[in-house]
Amino acid sequence: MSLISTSRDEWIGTITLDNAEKRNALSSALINELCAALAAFRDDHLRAVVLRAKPGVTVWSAGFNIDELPVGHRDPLGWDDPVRHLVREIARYPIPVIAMVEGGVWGGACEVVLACDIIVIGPTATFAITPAKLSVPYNISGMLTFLNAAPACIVREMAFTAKPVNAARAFDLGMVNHVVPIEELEAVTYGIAKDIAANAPLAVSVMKEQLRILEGAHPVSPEGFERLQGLRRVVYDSQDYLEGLRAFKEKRKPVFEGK
Ligand code: KFV
Repeated sequence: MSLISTSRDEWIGTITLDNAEKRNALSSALINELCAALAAFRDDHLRAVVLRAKPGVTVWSAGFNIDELPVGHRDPLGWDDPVRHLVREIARYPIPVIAMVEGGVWGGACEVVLACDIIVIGPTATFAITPAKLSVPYNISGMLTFLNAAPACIVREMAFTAKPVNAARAFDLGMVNHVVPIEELEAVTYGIAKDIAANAPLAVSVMKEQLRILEGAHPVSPEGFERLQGLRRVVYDSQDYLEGLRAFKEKRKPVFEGK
């Protein structure tokens, strides 16, 4: 059974997350389907893609599929993890991707939405950066996605508290392009997609790539990189990391001890 559905209308493709049972958690199976859909739209030379969930969802996506996180002593969010693949795919994708969001956006899904080119949300949208709830060391390029999307003090608050930011605040902070009443969500989103599709696709594509490279222009020294990876390793080697995974499976609050 498919975990997403796709459709297209002239130059505009739509990918709809369609696994409400698991709250559209970003499993490798779902991400593989999503990447295949993006590849097909690219091959068909579409000009804008809308990434959305089904109308009325309370959870847009519950983030990384926690059941697929490795059980200890292995980087849970390394180069090859499914969310990293998807974020890279969206960032490098030659066509603008517009996230249309209602409901909760958690953890890795928050990064995926913030990696999209344009974000249009309804009033029920919320955004949470959740690694501290699980004792997961988020990865370095992922932290850069957050830093490029919100002021540093807001990223700190979101990452340290893991509390959701509501739609109005996300808009006030400049994290999203538009917050609109639910009945206008599609009209506004597809209006933007049509404006993009009416413009010169080569120019749009090159500007997208320019912005990606400029946003990523944060040199890190080899020593700095190794220090960050070493610090992350302490977290994923910890008992707290195992406790975070166990607590989620047992549907209880984790008890963290800082070791
Ligand atoms: N991974 C795997 N399964 C998940 C999941 C996730 N992230 N979120 C929900 N599910 C499963 C859940 O186990 C349950 O399965 C079903 O989806 C419905 O969830 O087999 P089951 O028991 O039916 P419920 O019953 O919890 O749904 P609901 O009461 O509507 O609550 C929704 C929500 C989103 C508030 C709750 O499911 C939740 O707190 N999920 C975890 C949210 C989260 O912490 N996400 C961050 C994941 S870690 C991450 O993204 C990263 C990379 N990171 O560093 O933080």
